[in-house]
Amino acid sequence: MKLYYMPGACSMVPHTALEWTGQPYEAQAANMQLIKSPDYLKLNPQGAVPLLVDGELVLPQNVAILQYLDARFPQARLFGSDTIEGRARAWRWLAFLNADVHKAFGPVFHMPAYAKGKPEFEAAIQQAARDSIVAMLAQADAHLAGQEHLGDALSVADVYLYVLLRWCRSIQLDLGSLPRLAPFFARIGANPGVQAVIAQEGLKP
Ligand SMILES: N[C@@H](CCC(=O)N[C@@H](CS)C(=O)NCC(=O)O)C(=O)O
Repeated sequence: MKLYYMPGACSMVPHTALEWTGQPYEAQAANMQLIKSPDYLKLNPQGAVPLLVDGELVLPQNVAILQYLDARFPQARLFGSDTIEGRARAWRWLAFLNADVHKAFGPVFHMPAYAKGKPEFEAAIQQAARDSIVAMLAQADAHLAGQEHLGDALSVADVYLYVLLRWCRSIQLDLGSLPRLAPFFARIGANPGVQAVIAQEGLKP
């Protein structure tokens, strides 16, 4: 089983999931040049990580990979529960983080072409994106008032939030109004599987 990843990208989530399975796997570091190359685009026309290759199976998209790993290695409890309801609660957060919060970072990392070179638009778009990220993370912060994890127990949804919080740190987004996120970040960052991935991807803790 081989996972293509870029250091610190959302591929950290399936990378950590692979660590949690305890099964042998190969982690293939990639960069922008590789993921836009013709050979890679044949595997994933979206030109993005993560990408999992397992024998004949060629699987992009975080949620597809995570559900595949969960089905193959149920003992790893990637969704933190054995019950349908408990797993659904973790899925709800995973979907929110992957589909909604992750997307909000788009204009922060890559200014849309239509706004480039128009400083007043660029500033407004950046600010709106940053405000939107904080507003959405407030939902996670409020939820964490009553529990240590997003789901019933530690799950891949927590790792997704951890990765997004790393991005917040890299763009110096002020999360001071969301007091549960800093301890959450420290908790998840201390997990041995997360630590192993940080080391493998050559990241700072
Ligand atoms: N919906 C995709 C999103 C994947 C994605 O956005 N990957 C980013 C890294 S976090 C990427 O590879 N971006 C390449 C690019 O910007 O062209 C998934 O969940 O797998």
